[in-house]
Amino acid sequence: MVQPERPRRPKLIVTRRLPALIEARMRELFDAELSEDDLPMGPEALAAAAARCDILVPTISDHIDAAVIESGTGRLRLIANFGNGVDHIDLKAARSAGIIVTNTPGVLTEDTADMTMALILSVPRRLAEGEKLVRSGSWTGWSPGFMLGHRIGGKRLGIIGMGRIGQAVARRARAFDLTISYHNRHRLPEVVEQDLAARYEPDLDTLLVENDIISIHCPHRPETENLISARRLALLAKHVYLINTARGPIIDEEALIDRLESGEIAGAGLDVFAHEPAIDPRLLALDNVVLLPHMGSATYEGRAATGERVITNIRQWIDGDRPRDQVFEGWV
Ligand code: 8YV
Repeated sequence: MVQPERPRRPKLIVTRRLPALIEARMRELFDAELSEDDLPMGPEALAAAAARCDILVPTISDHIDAAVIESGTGRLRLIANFGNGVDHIDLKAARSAGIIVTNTPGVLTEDTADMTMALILSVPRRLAEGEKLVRSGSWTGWSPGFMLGHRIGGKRLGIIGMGRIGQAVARRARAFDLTISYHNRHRLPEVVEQDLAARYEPDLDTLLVENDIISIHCPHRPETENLISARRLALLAKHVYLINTARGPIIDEEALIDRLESGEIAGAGLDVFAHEPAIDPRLLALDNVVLLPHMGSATYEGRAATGERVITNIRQWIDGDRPRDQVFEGWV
């Protein structure tokens, strides 16, 4: 099929406010329509935007479903996502419509791993509870048995999904004297395993049974939806902490809350939720959880790097090349 010429100055619609320098550069390079109000676009607004641009730059807060893709078919050529995860984009519909999708891998790895490590430390050491107590003004003073948590060093960390972020977490976890095992679709090369001091566990159930802290770093795809199901949650021992900085729907959230409420699992650190930004009120009532508002990659540096990566992908596309971060179904 002969592809139409790629416009030198394509019409671009950005759905949310991006760092000022990124917006300025986009205005220079492209016919860019930027977000004024920074509000998530609803289905109609997204469909209308898709119909009148060559390139759409969405974020995780935009649901690019088959209907949006259909509206864009004919004009829309590239969806240059601002962010790594692409579970909010119907990749199959995009492929059928001949629309290329790109993401921004690598630029938010270290920030997300830092936040994961912060949760790994916060939950067993009761950081949020302690902070809340001080702020409430009801702290009455130190005592030997006060605010006891659990030691991190010497525990076993099980990582689910050993891509860039999983590996960055493993590097940090080593420094905290955690023993690391991981489950992944593919085993890593031996030299990488040695470097990370991480042992491959081919059976996910075994990984869940054999570890003290579980951290999730796989992408959200149809195969990983509810991966940590009620049955699998029941494999976790009472002393286990579960950390999720990947995507909410990977865990059966209802079942997790049941287990947290009944004390059948020790605690959870969650930066992502099943129905963001809505939070199940039962979670808010629990003391053994640390809840964050999807801020794992939220750094000034990371957002700037993400924007630059979006621009690189677009420029490569304009030049007729395959953008470096083109996403293929089944790869992510
Ligand atoms: C980003 C994320 O903040 O990149 C991702 O997949 O989950 C987040 O950390 C968000 O995607 C920006 O669109």
